[in-house]
Amino acid sequence: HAEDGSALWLRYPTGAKAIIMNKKQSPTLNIAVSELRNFWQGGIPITLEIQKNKELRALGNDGYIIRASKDGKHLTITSSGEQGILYGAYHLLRLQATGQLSESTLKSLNVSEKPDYRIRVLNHWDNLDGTIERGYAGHSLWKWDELPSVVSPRYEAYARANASIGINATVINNVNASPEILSDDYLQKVKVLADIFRPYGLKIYLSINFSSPAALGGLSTSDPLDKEVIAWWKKKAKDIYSLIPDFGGFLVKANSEGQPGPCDYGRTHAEGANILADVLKPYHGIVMWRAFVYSPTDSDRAKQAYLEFEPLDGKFRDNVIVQIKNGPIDFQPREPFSPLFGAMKKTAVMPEFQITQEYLGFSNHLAFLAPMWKECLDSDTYMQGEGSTIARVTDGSLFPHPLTAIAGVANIGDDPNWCGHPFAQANWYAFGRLAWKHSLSSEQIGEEWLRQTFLPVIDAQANLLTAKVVQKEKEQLFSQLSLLNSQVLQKSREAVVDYMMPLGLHHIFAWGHHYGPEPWCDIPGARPDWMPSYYHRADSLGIGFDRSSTGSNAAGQYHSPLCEELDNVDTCPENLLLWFHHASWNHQMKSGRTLWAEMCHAYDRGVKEVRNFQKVWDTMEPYIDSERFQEVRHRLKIQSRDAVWWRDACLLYFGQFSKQPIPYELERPV
Ligand code: GCW
Repeated sequence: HAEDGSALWLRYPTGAKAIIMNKKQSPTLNIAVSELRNFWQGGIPITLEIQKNKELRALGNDGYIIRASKDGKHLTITSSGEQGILYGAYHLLRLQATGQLSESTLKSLNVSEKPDYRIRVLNHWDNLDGTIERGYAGHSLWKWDELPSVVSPRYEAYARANASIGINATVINNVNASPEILSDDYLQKVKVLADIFRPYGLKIYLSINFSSPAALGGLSTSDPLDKEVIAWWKKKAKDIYSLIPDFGGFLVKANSEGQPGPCDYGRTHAEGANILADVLKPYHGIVMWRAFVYSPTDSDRAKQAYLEFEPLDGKFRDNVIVQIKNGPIDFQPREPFSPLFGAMKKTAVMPEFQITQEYLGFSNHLAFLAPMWKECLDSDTYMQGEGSTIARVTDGSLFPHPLTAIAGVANIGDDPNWCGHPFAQANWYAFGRLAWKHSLSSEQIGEEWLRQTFLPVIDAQANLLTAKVVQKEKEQLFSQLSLLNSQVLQKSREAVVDYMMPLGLHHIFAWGHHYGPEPWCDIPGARPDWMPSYYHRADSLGIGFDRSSTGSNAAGQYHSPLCEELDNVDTCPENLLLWFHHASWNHQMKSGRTLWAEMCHAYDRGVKEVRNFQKVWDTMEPYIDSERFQEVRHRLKIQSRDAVWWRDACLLYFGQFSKQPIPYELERPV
């Protein structure tokens, strides 16, 4: 598996029969022991130990300490829980695989870790027929037709990969949920997956369809306040927990994009969420209730979630957490953060990121998303004054909600390399690492992933001479990978923004599939908020959606001083200018150019950036296997052509309104 991408970042060379000591046995501890026995090359023995002292208790069951003994001849991994031991083992193997363990660092090793979020969850938008909504890496991993009898080895490999980066929860079915998932047949299948995932500390959650009591149970209504409906959910919860005692809970998309929900019966989102929360409570289950709501009638879709949810603050049970997409519209290459993050003090809220690249070129474009997610997490809501970042609003440090969580919509399918584009694996990896520790830099995560993914697997048994050569080659490879990190990975998301929709433009995607450009689309009779012109509003005077106080005033949903900053066309950050303002074509930009010229330059910069990615990638040829080299090379070609397509389409289209030529110094449309 070394070269086909299926090994992900888990390309550990086999170790030299390491000595691992632990007193207690359990399925989770046994995994930790066998991972270290197989792959630890550090040459010194390791003791694994569960201890309940104060220091460890403060780190929780998932936290751990890795320490070298004073004489440096021995290591211990301790935790107050077995899960923490397993995470500690993966931490150590990561340090080893990324070349961070020398003889001296090993001797002074002293690591203490604790996750920032309690629940670090993947959301799979997998349908029961095997298709994946917005999935670009093949079909679903879950082979529902074969389960529960046939068990694919990939189920365990999936759990292991998640455990190696600290992901401890998974919602395995689409939020556009089929009621069928709660049928007895399907629950038997889900149980099999839960049993496989359990030793890796990965808990199963399910997306539910709010009208299941009627659709599956045959009741006449699914009104959440109806007694029979409540009894139906109670019985369902009991059935689930009898099969899966550690079942995590429900994820719900309600009254959004045609899905049923409590509002169908005149009830609020809180009333709907609470009845589910109540039936799960005795089993310690939770409800993740999505705030992705909008209706075609409102004048500005970007304001909807806030308008609907802010008045409900304080009305949710304590085992409900409201799941908010990073931006107020829909996972665009760049959006401002959702103002709802700054609106709820009494309700636990969690970020939802999209790992799958619905709006960033599917699995054809290389786009490393850690910078995008960090941009959101580091944004200041000013909710409790300066420093109220989204990271702090959601990790429990600003408000002491015991329930903290972070979700990523998975990009995983049954493709041999799991994620379609070899570099899309980096986004699964980055999500896990940030969910564990949101202060990690995008650069560090990129570097870690590259080293683990492209370091050839070399056996510990290699003789000394080879080992020396290997060491030198390894150093060359590492410096090559650093170049790739800084020149490609770290720049890739911004490049996509530039060639697709710079300066705060958004949702000018082709209708339906969301791959290419279609700012001109105007389907007669279709909903206005599904038309790209709804978002870009280009006319002879200028371009952009006026969300300032002279327009929809979405800027007013943010706290001061941010709302004033966004409201003013001269202080609004230029990368969000057209999100908040209808700016004139001749608006003066900081560069001294007009808005039109700036837009042309941005689109062109995006194209040039991708061409540079191609050049940098070509220098990788001597360092890696030809299979992955060629695959990335091919996809970069597609990306490069697509970037030109986006640039030319958008500039030719918007040029009809600006009535200005593309600046002479730039490439002509092809
Ligand atoms: O991003 C949009 C997608 C839908 C998706 C929806 C959601 C699962 O285009 O495919 O549905 O968001 O997040 O619910």
